[in-house]
Amino acid sequence: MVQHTATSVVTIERYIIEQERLHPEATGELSGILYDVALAAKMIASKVRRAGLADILGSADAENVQGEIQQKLDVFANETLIRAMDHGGRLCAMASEEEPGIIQIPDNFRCGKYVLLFDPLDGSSNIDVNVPVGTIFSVMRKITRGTRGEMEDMLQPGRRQVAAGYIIYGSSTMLVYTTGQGAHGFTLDPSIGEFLLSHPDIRIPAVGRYLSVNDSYEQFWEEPVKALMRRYRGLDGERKPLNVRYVGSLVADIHRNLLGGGVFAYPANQKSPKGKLRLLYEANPLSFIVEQAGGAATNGTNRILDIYPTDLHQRTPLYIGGVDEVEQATAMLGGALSNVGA
Ligand code: P6P
Repeated sequence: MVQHTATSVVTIERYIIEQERLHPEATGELSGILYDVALAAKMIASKVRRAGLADILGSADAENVQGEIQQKLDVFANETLIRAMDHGGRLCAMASEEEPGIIQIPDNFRCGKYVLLFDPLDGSSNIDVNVPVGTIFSVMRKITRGTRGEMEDMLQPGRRQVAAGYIIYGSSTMLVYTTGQGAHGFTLDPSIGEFLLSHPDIRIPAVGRYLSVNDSYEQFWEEPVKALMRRYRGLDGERKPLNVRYVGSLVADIHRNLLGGGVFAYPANQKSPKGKLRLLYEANPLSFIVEQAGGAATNGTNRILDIYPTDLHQRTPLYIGGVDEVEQATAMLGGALSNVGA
């Protein structure tokens, strides 16, 4: 593997190829998936960047599977990812936060050996107020026989992911991904339309700086969660207080903590007894990335990547970030970080 520094001019395509060479058995299919996601990301970024200008703002009034009002950009991002990914011959099916069931590959296209799950535009309710939003994706190998993807291919524990990543449409557009060889960040240079390596081998700082939590739900939390948040804030004298930073846009909150250190928490509460965030295409990919950067992620009792899913859109509590902060969560919420098979 060529050793790059943040000043090397390396496109994401070249970096993907260099990483592929680490796996002599690689066929290039996974690399192709990552290329195509990067292309879709550029197309979505182009639209998001102009959201304030085009008439694309405002809700499309179409009810999506989540029962939320879809923003037109949600629809565009979802369709862009599907169209960019469905003909490459590397996927046997896809799943999206915006679609109730799995998305089959059209009959006229070849099926491949991977499945792709994604949240096409997370945090889209922030679009109209210019808060960063993001795309999150997860790739796993097909495990069922036959050509076409099945629900069983989607319902695998997160530790079976072969790749995961996110794109944050913020002050700059960044793509962060992992294939299990560390977490790497690329910044889009819009003048040339290339994602360039800007954050090689990201490591989450061991000493956390931030606590990201929406404490307007405090009255709905269980007592151990309230005690944990007091601990994070230094109110019980057991640790240095964390600074509270909460954007309310998952990718933005996770990205800041990945680079700055700390913990993001979306606990279960009486209104959302299983948590709000989605396991398969939000918690799993983000947990893979954070673990690859030296961090950890739990639902309070089990390592996120060890959870066996039962439903495509199932929700999970999420505590994700530096190992110390996540271990405090498992200690105070009665769990462990590696209950394999949970
Ligand atoms: P709350 C945005 O709607 C989202 O799905 C995530 O991006 C974000 O982390 C979370 O919900 C915010 O939820 O309940 O704090 O507004």
